[in-house]
Amino acid sequence: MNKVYIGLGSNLANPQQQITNALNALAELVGVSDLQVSSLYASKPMGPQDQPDYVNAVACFNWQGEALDLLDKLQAIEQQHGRVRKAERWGPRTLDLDIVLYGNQVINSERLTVPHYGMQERAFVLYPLAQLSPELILPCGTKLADLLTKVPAGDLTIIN
Ligand code: J1C
Repeated sequence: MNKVYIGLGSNLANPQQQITNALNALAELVGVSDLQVSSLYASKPMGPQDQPDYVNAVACFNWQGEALDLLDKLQAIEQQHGRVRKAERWGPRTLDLDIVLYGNQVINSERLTVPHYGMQERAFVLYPLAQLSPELILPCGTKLADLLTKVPAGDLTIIN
């Protein structure tokens, strides 16, 4: 059993509803227990600005299974919620589910990089993460609290 943190993001087709639906789908997965969810946060896009604002959240649960099985299930949820994989890098997105942390494991495989490659610079990951686990320490030994002092919250706003 591993304690995992998932980043959720959307900026298309009613983002808030996309996140809520995805959280419900996560709660129903076999292998998921003790689900906790941060607030929902709004922010301007990181990357190209000619796209709608994002809604992001972080969920945390105990996962009974393999890491790649979890990735399969997350990708199935993305697909069910109408994700269209576009060629455009950093373009708008209906629903993203990213594995931010997987227990204390470091994973570097073809399909999976954990801890998530962008988490240390992204306010929309760090602040919801801190809401769930303020004392968190990354597998590399870095304290989440130290990252928060380096990454300003910027325009990140709690929307519920
Ligand atoms: C592939 N992967 O990544 S999509 C997948 N490691 O097929 C996986 N830890 O095989 C592989 N978790 O661009 C490797 N997938 O939200 C992992 N994200 C892993 C999952 N601005 C993994 N404000 C490609 N908010 C995969 N998002 C990886 N700007 C990338 C989706 C799932 C997130 C964004 C705000 C945002 C953005 C950008 C445009 C940068 C944003 C936000 C993609 N999100």
